[in-house]
Amino acid sequence: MKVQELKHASLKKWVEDAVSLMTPDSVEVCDGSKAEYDRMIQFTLDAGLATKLNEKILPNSYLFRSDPSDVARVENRTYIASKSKDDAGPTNNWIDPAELKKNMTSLYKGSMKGRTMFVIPFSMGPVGSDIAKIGVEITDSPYVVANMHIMARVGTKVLDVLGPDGFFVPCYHSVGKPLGAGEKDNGVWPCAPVDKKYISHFPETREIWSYGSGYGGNALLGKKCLALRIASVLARDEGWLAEHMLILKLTNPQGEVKYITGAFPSACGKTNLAMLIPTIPGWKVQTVGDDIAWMKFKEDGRLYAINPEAGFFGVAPGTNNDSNKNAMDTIKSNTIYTNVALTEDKNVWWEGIGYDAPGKLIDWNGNPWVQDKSNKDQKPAAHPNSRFTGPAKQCPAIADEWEDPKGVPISAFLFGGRRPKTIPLVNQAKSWIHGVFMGSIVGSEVTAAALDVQAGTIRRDPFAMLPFCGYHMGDYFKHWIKLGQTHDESKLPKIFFVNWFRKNDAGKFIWPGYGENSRVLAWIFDRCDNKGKFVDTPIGILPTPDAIERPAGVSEADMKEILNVDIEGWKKEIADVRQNHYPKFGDKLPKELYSELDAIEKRLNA
Ligand code: GTP
Ligand code: SPV
Ligand code: MN
Repeated sequence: MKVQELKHASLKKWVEDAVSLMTPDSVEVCDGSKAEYDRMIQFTLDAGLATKLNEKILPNSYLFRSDPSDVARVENRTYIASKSKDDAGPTNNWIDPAELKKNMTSLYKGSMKGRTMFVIPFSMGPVGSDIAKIGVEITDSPYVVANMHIMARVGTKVLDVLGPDGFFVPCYHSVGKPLGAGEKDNGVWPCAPVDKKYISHFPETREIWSYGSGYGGNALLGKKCLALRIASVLARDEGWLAEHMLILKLTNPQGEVKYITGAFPSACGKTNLAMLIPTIPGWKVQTVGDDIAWMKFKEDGRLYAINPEAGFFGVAPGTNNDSNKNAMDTIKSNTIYTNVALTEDKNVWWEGIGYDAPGKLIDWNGNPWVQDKSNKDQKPAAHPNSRFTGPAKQCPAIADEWEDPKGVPISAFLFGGRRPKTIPLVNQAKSWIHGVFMGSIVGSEVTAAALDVQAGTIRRDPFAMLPFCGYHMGDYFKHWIKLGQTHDESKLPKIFFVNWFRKNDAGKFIWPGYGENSRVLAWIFDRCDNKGKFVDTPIGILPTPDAIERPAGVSEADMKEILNVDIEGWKKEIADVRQNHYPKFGDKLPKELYSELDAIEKRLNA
């Protein structure tokens, strides 16, 4: 489709303005067809940016290697450019929107020279659903177009719903590497140097401007940029929730169903939990979403969630047939792999795929690599944040209702992170406000999902939303508290804190995790109906040591340890929250959370 054929006047004008600014060689409005997807892939194959994988093993699947500087989100180049700095809050980077636009406009000037501009109409949420939101991304990256085909609903059908004057979120994206006459990418993933990258959000005008990165959350603008940073602002204004949460359907042996969402920081187990295969007989887990949940209240007073995405952009390392068979089966075909290693027979390999690296590999940097198990310091063959992009509908565990525009009613919220000590396996909040308190203090050992935070240290990541909230986190906490004050608490989801990542003194995980987490889900299921064995403790409601059946390899002492209330550890935790965490939010930290802090401290000291 040609730009001239666009029926939406302000969309057409917006695209024409972008064309004059970025001066691409040609412009294409994406239709979302299979032929278009194939053309994108062919284009990247011709430019030496992609490798076709073995058609027999991984049909219609491709490997991309990024520039070594462009392998994850860049939080220190991500901006919330609200009119007032105070609205962005102390945990977001801020630049005055007028200044930022001026600066970025000069970067966008001529940035698509030598390239094609693609205009991607996309819907986050089922096309036409009243919860869905439409965005239009302009990009010069065929890799982005192909990924958007999998991750969102794209093309003509979205334009049809948008009509002549519908609302859309305008999203600019350019890799920031114009090509001179006759110049080609020649096998090098195009991007701009780090200090030229900008992932910018303008909350008041609902706009996204991204420049200089081709990677995941920086470039697939429907995902973190629209579905979380911009949507969180809409949700605040309109009384709903846009969260960094998986959504799962849990069925007990009696056939009763509950839907549960979970917020864990990046690379802390959402995809795995969403696709879990229970180890306890009779229980079933099915997937509704693995990364983002949009939730609204319905007339019955309950909160309903939809997954705004259509695919999974999942962490490859650690994914194998034991840890996540459903993910492995999802990504057997029609999948894009980014920064994994390549085998001689054009298969993929990564650390934790479940078997040794066969023969001579090509690592994620494109260099020869042979596994050397005697060398503990060997650089990984796959980047720790290497990813697969696979269609959700290919997941064997996908729930029938995953695209239901009404959404699914939520019974429980889980919060969690990687905490080697102190935080027990599971802990139920005593009330909504106690649960909000738990969400506000989520912390995790840092992972590889973002470039510029030091791996291994513990970072507080409230509600797993710290990198994804489009406004002041203090106001975000207030929004959560207000939902409890303005709705019938008995109909709100119950809140739980989980931690699959407790380690012993030898540094080994005590809890086997993955499918065995179903044992914890079963206890949570029962607690939603006020059943199950529990003890009321100073930190919350915990299972009795015999309430959760022990998996193989977990001794009675282990179980006691991970369900213990570590009074001294918690006193330190509380002190850290009081001294280092809460003060960051200044006056905007709701007083209700300080009251919770006082209350838990008092209980710990009693
Ligand atoms: P994002 O896509 O970055 O938001 O990540 P995510 O929260 O979906 O994390 P994911 O499920 O992809 O897991 C990240 C890593 O944690 C993988 O290497 C997993 O193997 C590992 N992991 C997931 N669940 C568990 C668990 O229960 N126990 C342990 N020990 N590791 C886990
Ligand atoms: C995350 O980092 O939480 C992800 C990957 O899910 S990205 O799309 O890059 O945000
Ligand atoms: Mn995520």
